[in-house]
Amino acid sequence: MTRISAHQGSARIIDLPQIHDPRGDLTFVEGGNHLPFDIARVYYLYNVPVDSERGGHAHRDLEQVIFALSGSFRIKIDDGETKTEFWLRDPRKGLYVNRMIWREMDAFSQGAVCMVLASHVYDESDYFRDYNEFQNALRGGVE
Ligand code: T46
Repeated sequence: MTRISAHQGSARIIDLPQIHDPRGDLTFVEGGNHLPFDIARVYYLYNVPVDSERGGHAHRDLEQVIFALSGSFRIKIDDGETKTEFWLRDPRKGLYVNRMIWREMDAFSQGAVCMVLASHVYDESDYFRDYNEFQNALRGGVE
């Protein structure tokens, strides 16, 4: 299994295999193969109002891969120096988000479903929910 260091890349698209079939397409994710971490948790967002804004936080240690299983939405990424944005709309393409990255999500399409594969179980103490605290942690080398 290939692991990447915590500092190698803020966010990037991970392409998953797609099995075309007249009955419908199939995509799979294998632990230890397609992701740079072992999956400890899966969660998903659904029934999301189109004007909803989610995220608005960073994680001390958590790494995640975020998918639009259905519909589309935007993810804005901020590593403290560079801001980028990604539009997710293909269930075969997940956005890997490293630790110590601020993320905000919006522009959800009607019926969008967001699935997230995470490297750790839920832990509120892993969150920076205040942007200034996140910036201070980056400056202070807490990461
Ligand atoms: C992220 C984006 C993409 C849990 O109890 N367990 C969980 O696994 C999660 C993810 C959340 N929660 C609780 C914590 C809050 O009381 O559910 C509530 C809503 O969580 P939050 O406001 O953090 O949801 P989002 O959609 O803003 O952010 C979530 C993840 O927290 C975050 O890591 O990257 O989805």
